[in-house]
Amino acid sequence: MKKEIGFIFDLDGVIVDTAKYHYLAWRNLANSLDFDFSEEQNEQLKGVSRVKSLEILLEIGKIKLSEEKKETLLIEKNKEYLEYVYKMTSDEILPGVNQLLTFLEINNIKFVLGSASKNAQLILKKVGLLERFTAIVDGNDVSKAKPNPEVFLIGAKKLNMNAENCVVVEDAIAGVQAANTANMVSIGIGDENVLSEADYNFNDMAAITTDFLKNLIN
Ligand code: B16
Ligand code: MG
Repeated sequence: MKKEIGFIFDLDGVIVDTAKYHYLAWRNLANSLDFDFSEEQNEQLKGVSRVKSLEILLEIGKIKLSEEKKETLLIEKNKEYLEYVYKMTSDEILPGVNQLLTFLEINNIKFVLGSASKNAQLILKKVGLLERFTAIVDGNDVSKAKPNPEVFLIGAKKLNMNAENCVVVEDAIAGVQAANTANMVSIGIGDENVLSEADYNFNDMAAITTDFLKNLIN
């Protein structure tokens, strides 16, 4: 018999790679404050909220700023980031995503988004995926960032499902931890040594096989 399950997808690093655009905008901001910011350091910002990202960046640059100045910088950073987002098309959907969503649709398995981004709706619209999601839960809906499970618990409500019937797909350690704390099944996308706390690991979305999905629902 088929189990009733639902999926909750993270956005950046799972559906699309917006990290590269976040990086360009954060690096510009760092440079404007006279320090450099490497791609390696950018790893620390993945899955982290916008406000927390700025705090980490300023720590790296050893810079202290007033709350007012931080607000201005956050607005500037987002403005630059959105310039990249506006140019996004369906070509930027990561390999394997469309196939996975189609499998879920054919099998009547609902899916929602569970992302830290406040730009999630716009990004999904730009790549043509917005209408396929049952609901979007994003940075505008939560007061506590991952690893707090709030975003996924709201996702479960939107799916009308108990937490243990929800499967979370995540690329960030904080996201995997949030899923585990919520008592959900966690799938880590990326380096399995980094995401070792996940219940299942795949290098990328294209590596998730139909057999694996069938096993999950049967
Ligand atoms: P925004 P996810 C996260 O998306 C990104 O990984 C993270 O780098 C970013 O700071 C955060 O969204 C907030 O994004 O500035 O658009 O509100 O991985 O949770 O989908
Ligand atoms: Mg992510």
